[in-house]
Amino acid sequence: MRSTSAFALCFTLLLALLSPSAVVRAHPLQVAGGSPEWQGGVRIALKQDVVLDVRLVYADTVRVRLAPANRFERLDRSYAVVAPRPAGLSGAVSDRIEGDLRIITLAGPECSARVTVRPDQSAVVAILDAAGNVVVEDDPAAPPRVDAVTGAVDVTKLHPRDQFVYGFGEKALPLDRTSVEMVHWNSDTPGYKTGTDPIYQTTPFYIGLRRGKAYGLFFDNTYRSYFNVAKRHPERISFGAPGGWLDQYVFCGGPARDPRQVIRRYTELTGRSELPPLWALGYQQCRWGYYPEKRVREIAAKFRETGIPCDAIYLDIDYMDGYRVFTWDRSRFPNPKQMVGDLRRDGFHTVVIIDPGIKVDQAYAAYQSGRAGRHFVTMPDGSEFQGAVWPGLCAFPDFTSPRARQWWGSQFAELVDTGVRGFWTDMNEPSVFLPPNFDEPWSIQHPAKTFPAETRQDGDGDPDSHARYHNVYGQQMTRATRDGLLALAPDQRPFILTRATYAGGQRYAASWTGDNIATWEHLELSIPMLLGMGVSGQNLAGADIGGFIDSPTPELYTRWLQAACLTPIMRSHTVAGTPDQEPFSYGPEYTEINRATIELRYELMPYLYTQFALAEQTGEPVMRPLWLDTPTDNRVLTTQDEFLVGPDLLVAPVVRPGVTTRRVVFPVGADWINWYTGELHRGGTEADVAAPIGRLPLFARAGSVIPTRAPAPHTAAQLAGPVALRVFPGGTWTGGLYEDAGDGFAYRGGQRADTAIRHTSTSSGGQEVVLAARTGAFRSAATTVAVEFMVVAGVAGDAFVDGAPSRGASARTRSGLEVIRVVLPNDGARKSVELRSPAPKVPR
Ligand code: MIG
Repeated sequence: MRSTSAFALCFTLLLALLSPSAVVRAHPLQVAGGSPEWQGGVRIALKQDVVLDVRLVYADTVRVRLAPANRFERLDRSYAVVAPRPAGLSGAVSDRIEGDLRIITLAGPECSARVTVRPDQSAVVAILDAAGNVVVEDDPAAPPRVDAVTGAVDVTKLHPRDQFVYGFGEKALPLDRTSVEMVHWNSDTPGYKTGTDPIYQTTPFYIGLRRGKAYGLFFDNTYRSYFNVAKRHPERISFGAPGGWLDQYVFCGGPARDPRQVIRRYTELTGRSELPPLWALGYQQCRWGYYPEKRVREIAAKFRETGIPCDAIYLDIDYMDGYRVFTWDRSRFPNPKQMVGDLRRDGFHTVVIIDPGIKVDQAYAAYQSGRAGRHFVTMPDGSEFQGAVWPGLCAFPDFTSPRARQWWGSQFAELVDTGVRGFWTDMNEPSVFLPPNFDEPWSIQHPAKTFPAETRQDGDGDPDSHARYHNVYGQQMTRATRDGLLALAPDQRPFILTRATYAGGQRYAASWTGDNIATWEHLELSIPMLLGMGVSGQNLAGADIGGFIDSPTPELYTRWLQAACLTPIMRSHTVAGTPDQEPFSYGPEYTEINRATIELRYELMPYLYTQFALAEQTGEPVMRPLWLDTPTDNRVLTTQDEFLVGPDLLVAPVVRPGVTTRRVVFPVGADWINWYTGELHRGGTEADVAAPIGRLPLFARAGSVIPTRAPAPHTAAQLAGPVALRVFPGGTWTGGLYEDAGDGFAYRGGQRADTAIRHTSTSSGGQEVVLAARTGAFRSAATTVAVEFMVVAGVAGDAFVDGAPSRGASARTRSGLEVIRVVLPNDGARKSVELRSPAPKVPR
């Protein structure tokens, strides 16, 4: 630890300075230019040898820790935070006495922290924004407490009644999390319902939004933490954990208190979802039961035969030899490399499930090497912990050990060589089966369904119990998997889909919402669930389309496919033994509709891909709640059956049976144009919109330019086709198009193409789209690019390219909109494309 000695020295000095009277007052210490650990913050000795440390992390972000003096080093060993120590910023410290209170203020560029130390040597902290308004503050009646021995912690914040609370990652709860109590303990909860808590993942991060102003709070604690959001007390948010002390970040959202800025900062701290390989944004087909090889080939062939685009096929646990991970059942899959290769040539990427449990079997290579290397979780006496899962009795890798992670990562060599391109990490809450003689009342989160709390883990050199590391088991499994894949295939973007994770896990893997049910209620629930994940940094998420447990009606499947059409991950999945659940499984009429739905996703792929490339830079979710961009629009604060995809598309899926119209709320700040009819809806209004069974209600922001491309059987086949920029009339708009090879990391070295786009209405009532000169070294194979102006009320106009008249052809989009299409060479040069309106008819 680089600053241990400096720290120890400073602290000894501090103790030496403490006179008995200073102890009564508590003792602030600010060291300007001291060791990095101390710089720019305040550290105050409180009662019972507990120290409060407050410092700036970013201009608008404060970190507050409360722990015994000798614990701060260990608190910095975060599994969530990317940089071990985010660079400190210096704040200005002032210190004054008010009556019997000592008030110490740390003022930063865009926020400040006010610490009030009371005569009993307790302290409360208020975070203020740039304007001096309170962002969030401790309840003066209940100052934060830590137990200096166990590390148990309890905090209570004031919660104004008009505050909305979002976030906490994957929760089976309404979008607004007020009036709920929740627990974070990753749990295998098949068939969870609205309100079941906890479920699979832990993200102790929330966003408070009040009167258009946001803040975020991250409680970085891996223990079984709880949050009581205005349930016990309507004006309080309480949280805590049975260990881990207090390590808390408050994000103020910049001077504007913008919720997007809160997410940018949270993901700057904990990492961002990487741009996935393009194929992973294609449609993915999964089910429990795709075997033997013949069946897998049949499914693939059926997609090509029906012309339904598909980029990925999954193999569930049945591909393995007796559920031994990293093996194949050769009777079902005699030649995996051949099969995977053939699928690949046909545009399918193979994804296989990977479970953490390693079968206890002396003749099984993974068990042998895992045991020899001592890579497994142990009992307190050092013996190997064993529990039953699919293969029978198993040992479990300790993913919090760097050596075990390295070993685990190397196990993927054969699968990578076989050509398997994606890895679906399941059962990593971790989940174990209940013992056969189990006679206690069953409950969905029974403690016996995971490792015993006292089992031991390495904790990256800070050995402790599973109680401390339980919630990071899945996250560290994905870290080990990703590191292994990058070492084996450095030129491929890893694709990992995980069930369990912890805050920050977004930098390693995408995730899905576990074992949902084929009901309308679950379809409806999937939207707030995915939105909650998005605003918590998890940009790549999906729910099992059609529902995992039980079987959807054709109508439910079709509506679910539509609702998932523009969610980050679009994957159908179902449990073993259910009827077929592919887009072509419901008869010719539904097949037709389902094809159109999946084609719509592929049509919008250039837009989606551009949004994910942006998200890698900003951390802002691609699938976003309506309030994110318009937090002052009170009508949309709890809207959870609509969402935005990037800033420019509004999706309002049908989530109820038997419905052919639905009410749509249009957010303020823009007008919205119906994707199918061209009808304009004013921002701030509501309307009943036609939603026949074949149609996903979709709206484009007026003024936007949406990059599209003709669908193809899979994403690679699409890439050579020209991009068509669909222009929706409206006000001034700026945006862009991002392109690259679709895989690999060359884009980070400049092998990318960025085209900035600007759309304005001209003074004569026409429209002008300016494509800026393309930057970056990537060149798409397409020789042309089209600009398509939507025709308003049957009135077209004349097209001009760089001021010269040009032939604009009248055409129709796939959804039936009439457009004037101008086709240009795709040479990357700057272009101005105008649609001048016809001479106005002057009424006599
Ligand atoms: O104990 O691998 O959530 O998607 O199909 C069940 C079989 C194990 C649970 C996953 C589900 C997967 C199933 N798995």
